[in-house]
Amino acid sequence: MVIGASGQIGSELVVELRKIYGQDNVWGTDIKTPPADVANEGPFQVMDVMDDKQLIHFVIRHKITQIYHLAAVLSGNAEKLPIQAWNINMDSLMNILEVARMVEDVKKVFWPSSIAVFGPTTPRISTPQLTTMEPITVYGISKLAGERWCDYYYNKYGVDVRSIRYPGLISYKTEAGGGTTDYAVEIFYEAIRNGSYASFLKEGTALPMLFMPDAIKATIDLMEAERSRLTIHSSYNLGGFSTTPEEMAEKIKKHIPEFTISYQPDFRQEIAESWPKSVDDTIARMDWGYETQYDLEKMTRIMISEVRKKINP
Ligand code: AKB
Repeated sequence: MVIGASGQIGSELVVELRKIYGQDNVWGTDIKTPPADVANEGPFQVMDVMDDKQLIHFVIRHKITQIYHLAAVLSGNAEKLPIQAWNINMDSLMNILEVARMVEDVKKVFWPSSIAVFGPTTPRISTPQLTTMEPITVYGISKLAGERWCDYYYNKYGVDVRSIRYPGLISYKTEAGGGTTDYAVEIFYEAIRNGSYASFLKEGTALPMLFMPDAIKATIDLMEAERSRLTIHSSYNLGGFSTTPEEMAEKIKKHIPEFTISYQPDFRQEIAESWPKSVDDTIARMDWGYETQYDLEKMTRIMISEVRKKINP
């Protein structure tokens, strides 16, 4: 069962999981309308993860064995409505952890954390797995608290909950919404639509990024890994590649020579400056064989061609 199946990660994860487990065996759920393939090529249910009663009935009725809980309010949006974002991010996770604790059929849970768990006092280059964590955003605080709860449910109740600290995710199927790393997706749409992009992050703002196929593979690999190999029960650091708005613009110019970028930093600049520029993911590589296939150049080539097809079908 994938909660958040209409979102940026969920809409791609459902399709991959259905290839592995069979189309009829992967439920997508969301409060939003999903893309056509998620809705039509397997079971889909409109459901609000905040409704704990509906959730537990659904999980029991459909004999759910694995839950991927991807619904969340991202960093930028969470700053606009802090209390609502905190409630959504925390209550939904607690609903899932409780269901996993109570329902015997549920064997594994996946919950995404983020580089947002780090803050300005964290070393920003090659950020270690274990380090100072003083996030300055509501989203980051909720992810750090969530990590502690995941670790608690593992140690106290034996709930097999697995997690990744995602960097910025770049993809073309479903647009992200309300994150600080969203510029790295928007830039492609604007480059193709208008030949220019006004970045809400300044020149020189480096952040770790991951192309969606690598993120999906990592997520499934972690969930398929033997439990005994896993040494982290909070959330695994995951690196990807580190890039800046101007480096992305340079790569885009190779495909669209007239493309120009300008800079209009907003409140998300401060958030980005509190996050790592690059992340040390040695433990994920050692524990469950994490590796990536896409760098900035390869990702750019695919994004340009896929976003072009979307905009001019
Ligand atoms: C965001 O920018 O809020 C997310 C994240 C890094 O978790 N993409």
